[in-house]
Amino acid sequence: MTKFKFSVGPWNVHSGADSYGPATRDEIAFEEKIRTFAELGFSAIQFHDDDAVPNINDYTEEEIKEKARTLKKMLDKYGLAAEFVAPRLWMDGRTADGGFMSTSEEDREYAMWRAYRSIDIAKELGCNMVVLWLAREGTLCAESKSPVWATKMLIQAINKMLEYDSDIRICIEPKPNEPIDRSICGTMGHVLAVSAATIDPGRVGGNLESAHAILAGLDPAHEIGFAMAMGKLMTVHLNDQNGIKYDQDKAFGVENLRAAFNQVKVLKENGYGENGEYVGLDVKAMRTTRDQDSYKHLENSLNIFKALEEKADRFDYEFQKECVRNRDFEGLEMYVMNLLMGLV
Ligand code: GLO
Ligand code: MG
Repeated sequence: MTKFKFSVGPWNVHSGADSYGPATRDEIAFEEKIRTFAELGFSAIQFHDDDAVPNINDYTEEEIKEKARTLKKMLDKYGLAAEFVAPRLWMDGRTADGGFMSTSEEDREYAMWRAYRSIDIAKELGCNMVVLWLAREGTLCAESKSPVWATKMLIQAINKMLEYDSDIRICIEPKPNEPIDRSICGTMGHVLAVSAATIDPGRVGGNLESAHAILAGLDPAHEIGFAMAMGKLMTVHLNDQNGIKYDQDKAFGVENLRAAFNQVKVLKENGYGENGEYVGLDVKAMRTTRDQDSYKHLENSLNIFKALEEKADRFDYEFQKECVRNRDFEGLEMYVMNLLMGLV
C-alpha cells in the first residue's frame, strides 16, 4: 500500500491578520517556513505564483523563470518537491471583478498572463500542475454578468492554458462562495462538467477542499469519492469547518472526526497517492495562537490524519458486511463511533 506523502503551502503559516484586525504574530521568513515544513515531515510545497516569485508583476517572463530556478535550488536543499503553482489572481487591483471572467477584456488578458506565468514557474519547479482557486470568479451582483457567458469564459481560459503547454494539468479547486457571492464553479460536479467541456479533459481535474465542500452543504468524503470514481482527483486540501459560515480552514478533523475519518478511509480504500498525489493541507492557525505555536495546527492536522489512518487500517470490513447483510446500520454506526472513541 502506498504511504501517503503530505504537502503544504507557505500561506498555511501566517501572521493572523483578518478583515477585522491586524496581525497577532510576527511574519516568519519564507525560507524558515520551508525548512520547518521539511522538518515536520512534508514532502512537497504548494505555491501561489507570487509565493514563488514575489512581486511577480515587476519582472519579465525570463526573469520570472530565473527566479523560479533559484527557488528550485532552495527546495532541493531541503529535499522538497513542488506540488503545484496557483495564480493568486484575487490580490491584484486588476481582478476586482474576477480574472478569467472579468467584464474587462484587459483584465482578462492580465489574468491569462498570470496563468501562463504560473505554468512557466511550475515547469521550472519540476511539476506539471496548476491549481485554479477561482476566488473572484462569479458575481457580487447577479445581473452584472451572465452565468452562461462566465462559464464559457472559464472553459476558454482553461483551453488556452492547455494549448500553451502540452504537459500541464489544470486542477480546479471548487468553492461555492467567499469572497465571491455566487461562484461559477462551486462543487466537484461543476469541476467535472467544466473538465468535460475542455479540449483535453484528461488534463483537467479537481482539488477537493474539505471546508469548501462543507460550505456547499456537501460531505467532503463523498465529493472525494465522486472525483475518484471519475479519475479526476488530482489533489486534496484537507482541513475542517464548523458549519456553513465564513471559511475557517481549521485543523483537519477538529470539528467533525467522523467526517474526517471517512475522508481518510475513502482515500485509502481507493489507492490515493499511487499516481504520486499528495495529501495536501490547507489549514490556518487561530488568530489567538501565539508565535511559538505557529505550526501547531499543521502538526495537529498531520497527527489526526495519521491516527485516523490507523483507525482505517483497523476497520473491520467483515463486521461491516455482516451489518449490511442484516441491515443493522445502527450497529455499524455504533461500531464506527466506538472505533473513533477508542472503545474497540
Ligand atoms: C481559499 C482557498 C485557498 C487556495 C489556495 C491555493 O479558500 O482554499 O487557500 O487553496 O489559494 O490555490
Ligand atoms: Mg484551498
